Amino acid sequence: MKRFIGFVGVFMFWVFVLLPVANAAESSLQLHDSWVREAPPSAKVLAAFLSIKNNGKKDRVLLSVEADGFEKVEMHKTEVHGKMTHMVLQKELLIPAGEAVLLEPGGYHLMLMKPARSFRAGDKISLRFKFKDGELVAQKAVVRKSKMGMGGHEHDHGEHAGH
Ligand SMILES: [Cu+2]
Repeated sequence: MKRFIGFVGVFMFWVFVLLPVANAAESSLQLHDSWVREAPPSAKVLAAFLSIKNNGKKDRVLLSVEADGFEKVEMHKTEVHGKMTHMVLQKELLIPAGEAVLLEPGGYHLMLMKPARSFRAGDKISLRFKFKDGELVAQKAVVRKSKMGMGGHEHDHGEHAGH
């Protein structure tokens, strides 16, 4: 019995003392290919895209995003119903364990709202992603012209002009 308690003690030490350190050093989240679509200087909102990969064994939830130079950031999903394209606000974004979620034109995306200045292709924008478990991941997105011929959703943010 004593030996068993000793074993449990060592195990607990690993779980509570060593593992959190390992987690802090190496996030299971990988953010890739962040970019912001260039828009006319008068644009009140810019769309941002990236891929978020969860290499961990637990589902992760993206709660919110901040962007330097913007008043706020919303998470949206583009949905097509017949000929109508809608933006649906996402309160959070689930990144299932072992999977990657792609934010891309025509699907999930970030809306960077109310810019303090105009941005041009080549500019970099600092983004901070806040996850439900408290992890904060920083990422720089580069502004660029959207690739032509990528699914034909170039007009999909027109209806954001009003808000
Ligand atoms: Cu949107």
